[in-house]
Amino acid sequence: MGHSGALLQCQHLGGRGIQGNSFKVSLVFRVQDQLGLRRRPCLKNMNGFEEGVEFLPVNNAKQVEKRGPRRWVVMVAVVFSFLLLSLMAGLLVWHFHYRNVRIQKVFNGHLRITNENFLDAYENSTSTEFISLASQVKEALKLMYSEVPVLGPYHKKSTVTAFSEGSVIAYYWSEFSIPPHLEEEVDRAMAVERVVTLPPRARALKSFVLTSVVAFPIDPRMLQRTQDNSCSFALHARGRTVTRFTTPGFPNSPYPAHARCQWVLRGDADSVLSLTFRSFDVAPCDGHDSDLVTVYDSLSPMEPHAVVRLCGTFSPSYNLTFLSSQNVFLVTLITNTDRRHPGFEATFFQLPKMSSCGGLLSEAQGTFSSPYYPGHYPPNINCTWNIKVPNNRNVKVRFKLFYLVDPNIPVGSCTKDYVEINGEKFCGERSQFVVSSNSSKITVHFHSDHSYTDTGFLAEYLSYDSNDPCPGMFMCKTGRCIRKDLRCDGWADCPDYSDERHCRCNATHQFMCKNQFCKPLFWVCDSVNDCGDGSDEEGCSCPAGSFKCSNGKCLPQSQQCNGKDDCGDGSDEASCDNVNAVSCTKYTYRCQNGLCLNKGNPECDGKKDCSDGSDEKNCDCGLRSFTKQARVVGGTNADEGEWPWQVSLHALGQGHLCGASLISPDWLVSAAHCFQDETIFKYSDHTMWTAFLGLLDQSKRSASGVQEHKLKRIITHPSFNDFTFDYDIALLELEKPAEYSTVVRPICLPDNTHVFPAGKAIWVTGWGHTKEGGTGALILQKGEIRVINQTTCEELLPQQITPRMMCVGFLSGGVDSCQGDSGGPLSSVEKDGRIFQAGVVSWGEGCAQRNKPGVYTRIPEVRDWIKEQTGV
Ligand code: 4AZ
Repeated sequence: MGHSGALLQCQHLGGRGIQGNSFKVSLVFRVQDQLGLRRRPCLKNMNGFEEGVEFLPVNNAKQVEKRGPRRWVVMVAVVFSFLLLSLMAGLLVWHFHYRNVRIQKVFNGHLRITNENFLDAYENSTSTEFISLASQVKEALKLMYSEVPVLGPYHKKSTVTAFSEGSVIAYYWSEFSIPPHLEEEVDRAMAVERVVTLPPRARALKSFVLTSVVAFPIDPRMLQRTQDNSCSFALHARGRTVTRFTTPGFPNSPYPAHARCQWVLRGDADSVLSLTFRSFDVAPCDGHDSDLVTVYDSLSPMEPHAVVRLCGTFSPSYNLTFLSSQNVFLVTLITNTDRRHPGFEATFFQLPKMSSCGGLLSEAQGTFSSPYYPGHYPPNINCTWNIKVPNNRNVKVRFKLFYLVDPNIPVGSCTKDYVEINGEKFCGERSQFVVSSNSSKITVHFHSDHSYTDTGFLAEYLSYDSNDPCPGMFMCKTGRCIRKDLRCDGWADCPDYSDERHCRCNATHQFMCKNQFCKPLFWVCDSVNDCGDGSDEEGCSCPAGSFKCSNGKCLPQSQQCNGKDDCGDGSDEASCDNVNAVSCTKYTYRCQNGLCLNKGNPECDGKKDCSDGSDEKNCDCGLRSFTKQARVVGGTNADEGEWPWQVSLHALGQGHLCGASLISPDWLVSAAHCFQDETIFKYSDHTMWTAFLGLLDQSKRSASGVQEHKLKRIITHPSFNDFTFDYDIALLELEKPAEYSTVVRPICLPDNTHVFPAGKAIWVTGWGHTKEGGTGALILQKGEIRVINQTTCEELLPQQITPRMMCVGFLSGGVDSCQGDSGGPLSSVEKDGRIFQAGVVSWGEGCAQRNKPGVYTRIPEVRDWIKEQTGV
């Protein structure tokens, strides 16, 4: 027997209790282990003699008896009994409390009662008709769950929340108390859409035929919903009238904090609803606990029927119109924060349900769009367009605007909403594209599933001669026709680059990239990857272990971010992440306390880099009021409040002449050349000018929100040269300070060390000419352009570029500023999303021409002068 016999002996002595020795023993030992006691001392203490311990048989009761129960033995027995009892109690608590633990789950669902007709009284949850039908539905649900083994035993109760037409749809929630290990199985069982045949014993109850019975776990935040109805509203659209509703207190006081609000919207049978948020301003979307407005295509807040989830602030021109698939919508507002925002104002109306969508299109050309475009198409819809052009012609479809975005699916996987043509599915957000057929027929199919909708598409179909699809032009592989001279010119004009493939490069002025593209020779080694595969920048780089400066110089890596301008252009100190106080140079940011940093562009980036925090002071600038801007629709019209620092300068009797930017309540920045006197007009006279702030449309200068200001004085830069346009900058003081609003806000000014690197995308805005020699725009225009390397800039415009000037644009032309944009800002989105003014529109050779980018005054170069003059 040996040692194991001795172990059992010790255990035996300690055990008195419930389930037999071996079980007791193991528990005791567990306790001993937990108490830090070891087994051998237990043996020693109990027997006193090692020899008596080692080989004592278990059933040798006589020997044990002979020794007699000494006092310490009794004590040990008492202690052991106490431990055992505590353990048993613990075990019981564990057994009843934890082993029996259940999770409470609530499911939201709907079901259709096909053999019932909808009564108006069903809209009122206190009517006897509602109560009677609801109790029958509850009973039917109970019976239905009792037939499913994984549901029946755990079902607690169900509550019917609403009914709607079709025949009768009942919306309910069902509560379950389920063991945790069954949670997934229960979720699955509930989400199965089923047709229910009630068990025979239910027939007596009511001959219900239930279809589409389906339910989903409720959003946990809705669970916190209190039973009070203080923020619960029911609205029914009447006739053709538009019904308005708002969040409580809108617009004068913020919506309630930590609230659960809901609006049940209904229309008549066979109608659908069109819902529009006219004004939307709730707390910004930040993480899981932000305030949230959800629109459901149902009367139950079921996630798979959510049409949209909204938070943040939307600009008034953002399209927030949604269509329902039935005659109901449920809008919920869940607020988890104490932030003070006005909420929303919305309207809705009913319109007849579309009998079908799609159809036969048989003209030579025409247009079609997703249902209710540009409103959000309804969920759960299928449309098919059969397009047939004359027999001897082929057909192509051009999608001019295309938005089928579902936030919950990976980009490119068209598993939810899509357009299908020639067996290929298209979804997401796409710029203009063409799909052609090599016959006279094409079929376009559009599908939207039951959740998340978007604004859809606008398309045109055209017929073309199959032998000559692009008469007098080059046809891209995508079907687009472009001018013949754009082929092999170094710039991609076809969206698929097919105009730049299979080209023979002109050796005297072109470089052949590894990917076979031809690019202008002077783009080689200019620090911009023009080929796309980097081959134009290969062999220009510095040896391994060294750093390449923006001016091409190579430095040992150790000299990067050492606080000294070793490149000579500051580029080795421009993007250092480790912030160290270093000796001050022309390229290091100087904190208010005089210490300098080796981090590039540290001002207002959301991180306190200076020990005195001065880099994050005076940062109330460069932010828009609206977190959501409308998508660019077609052209490049700006959106309301998108560029709230943009100013329009009108000269007396001449209308808009120049742009400017707001940098503080009292000061504007513009271009000096706008204020040069001419024989017939004294442009330098501040009384001749009026500044319009918060303006979008030149024809609506008296619209609400627009501020009209006279000028107190004009300060042009003393070094402005009206021949070279060097130092083309002016400061304009307003007679009365501007009032900041959603459409009037200042832009941030960069520090004098701020670097806007070559290749950076920057926005230019203005009401200038939309074509060289054309006319000014009524609606503020915006265009995205890129900073061009200074050496390239000097080569393109020889002898004309000074260190105060910067080329920004595309060498391929196309997007540029033009006459009338002068004085306006270049807006650069920097770290933390803040917008800084990189430049002022100054001059250019023509507008949007190839190799002739626009020229802008560099703000960092004149930053100290601005501070001197204005204090800003
Ligand atoms: C102008 O005349 C002007 N393409 C402004 C910018 C540019 C050209 C002309 C740049 O105000």
